[in-house]
Amino acid sequence: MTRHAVRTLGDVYDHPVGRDVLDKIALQIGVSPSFIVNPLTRRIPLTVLDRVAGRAAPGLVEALTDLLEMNPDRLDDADTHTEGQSEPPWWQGAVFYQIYPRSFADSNGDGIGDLRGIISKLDYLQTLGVDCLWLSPIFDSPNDDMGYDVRDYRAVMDLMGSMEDLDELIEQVHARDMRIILDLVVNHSSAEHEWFQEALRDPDGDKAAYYFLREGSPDAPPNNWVSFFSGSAWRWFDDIKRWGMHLFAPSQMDLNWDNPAVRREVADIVQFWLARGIDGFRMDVINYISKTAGLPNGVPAVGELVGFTGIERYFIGPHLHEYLRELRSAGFTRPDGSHALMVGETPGIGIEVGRLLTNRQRREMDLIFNFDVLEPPGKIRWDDYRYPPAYFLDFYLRYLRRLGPDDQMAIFAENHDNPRIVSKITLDPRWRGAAAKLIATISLTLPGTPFIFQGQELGAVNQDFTSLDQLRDVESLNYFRELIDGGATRDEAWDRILAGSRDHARVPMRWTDEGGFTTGQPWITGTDMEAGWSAAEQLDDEHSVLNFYRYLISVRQYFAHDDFTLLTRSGHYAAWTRGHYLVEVNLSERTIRRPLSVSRMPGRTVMTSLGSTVRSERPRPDELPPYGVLIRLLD
Ligand code: TEU
Ligand code: CA
Repeated sequence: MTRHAVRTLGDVYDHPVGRDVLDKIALQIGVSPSFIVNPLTRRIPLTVLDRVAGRAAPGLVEALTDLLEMNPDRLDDADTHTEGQSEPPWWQGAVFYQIYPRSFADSNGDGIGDLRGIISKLDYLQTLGVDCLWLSPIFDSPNDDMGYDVRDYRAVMDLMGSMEDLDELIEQVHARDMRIILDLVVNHSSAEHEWFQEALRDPDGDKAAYYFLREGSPDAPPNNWVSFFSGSAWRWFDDIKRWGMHLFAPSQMDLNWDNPAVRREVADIVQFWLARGIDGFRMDVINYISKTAGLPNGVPAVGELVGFTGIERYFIGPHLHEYLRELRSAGFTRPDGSHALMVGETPGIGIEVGRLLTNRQRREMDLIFNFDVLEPPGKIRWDDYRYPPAYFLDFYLRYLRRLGPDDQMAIFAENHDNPRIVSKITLDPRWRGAAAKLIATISLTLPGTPFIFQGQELGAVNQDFTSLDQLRDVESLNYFRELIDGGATRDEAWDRILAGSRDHARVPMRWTDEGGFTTGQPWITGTDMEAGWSAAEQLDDEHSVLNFYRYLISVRQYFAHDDFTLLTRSGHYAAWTRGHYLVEVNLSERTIRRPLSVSRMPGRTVMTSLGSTVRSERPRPDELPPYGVLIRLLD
């Protein structure tokens, strides 16, 4: 790998990591990247920048230079070896559906969703038309972080059911010509995992080397890194006089991927599940697995900028690409030489590094989630603001322009870690369906691989939680306490939790108007019981969000993967074609005129989302109502 010296601002921008960092900074301060990097500024030496920025943000420029020099990979270095120009992989045109099993369907009345509950809903999923299911964690876990803290990677969580139930689920999914991937959480294990228990029994033994255990004194953690779930990223274990690293909850102990034994264990776990018929994995925070040698302190200025001190020391670590390539060949390769799907959850990763991680020539992963789409510039999940749908469209249009022939892009608006996109866009119940259909249209008609989160196809909204005891998520509960400890009033703290809590997405699916999730007491209660929004009611309503999703998923079969033409994007309006289908959207909450250049193109209307279904309220033919969608089949 050729190493590229990083001396000027131009060198930074020519570096994939540097490009992403500068693009993010430009986005956050609301300027075009060319405002920061242009023929004039490219030549500015970083030493000058360090003197200028040094006072306000000491160490920032040095941290950036370190990060770039720690990551020498470039796309143009991609070796010419290909995995064979076989036909496109099965997942390229697939529609993925994320199930949060705990809240999907409960088959035994204990109030917790389970595998047999999922089996009972496979006909619904087949009717919806999705191709591949992604199940959030179902392995044995104490559930401190709802399964994202694994105690045994080869056992099904009792609450979810048995290995026989899982075998039957896999068989029934495949019988319907669908596929199934699981969620693999191997940046960390539960502190209750046998590996960690053995480490506690023998802090100098080989299992202790599976983790980041450091000797020290209880009043001084090894570095200043913070956890994503509040507080320090280190937990003191007095019995063994050692600190243990946990980037997430104190019971989620980071695994030391620099240890080849850990990498072998993960490859074996993947092979174990591939042998049982699993089609791949979504890899939890997989870009965090390689930590900078010596675990150096994070630069405080970076911590202030990003919100998590230390993140620059591990969000793209020195061996990330090497470990992923090794895992792909040792774990994700089947005996017949085919590869199982590897989808990376990669918080903080931008477009260029995303390309490094998923470019087909590099044989690392297949798809990644780029989370920059979830919050527009200057906003974070905890801010109470309205999300502009134009940002969602423009983010993916910009992403598409950056992709090469060997790149691919995942498109998503929701998951189990984020509030509902409809409620981020509008709180006006009049536009709930229209906003949901607008996001569906962008997600399902732009080139890319769409991921739908359970309930998104129903136009699910946030919950009007009224008190902390209705919440279950460790992140929300810790953050509330952190805010109070930081001097916020209970109302101020509650407003932030209500805006960003992951529990909005984790309340039970609404199968029937009175619920239908369980015959018992659900482990978490939802508050949205608005009539007409359950799956059963929507299946019978031709204008429902659900049937809109079904229609869009069904027409995707007529789209050639890379056949996409953006006809126009101006103001609140955009129009594009996929094959003979012409899509027009109104990205605003106002009625807008359709440009003649598009409206006069000959064709017949095949699908609309024109707000009200009351004829008198219908817009004029040359208009689009708030969040309106018009899809025509061109002559
Ligand atoms: O999420 C990691 C992640 O990016 C989010 O948790 C984010 O860091 C956090 O919400 C702050 O914005 C994955 C899983 O999706 C999440 O459910 C787990 O809690 C987490 O990893 C730890 O395994
Ligand atoms: Ca159950």
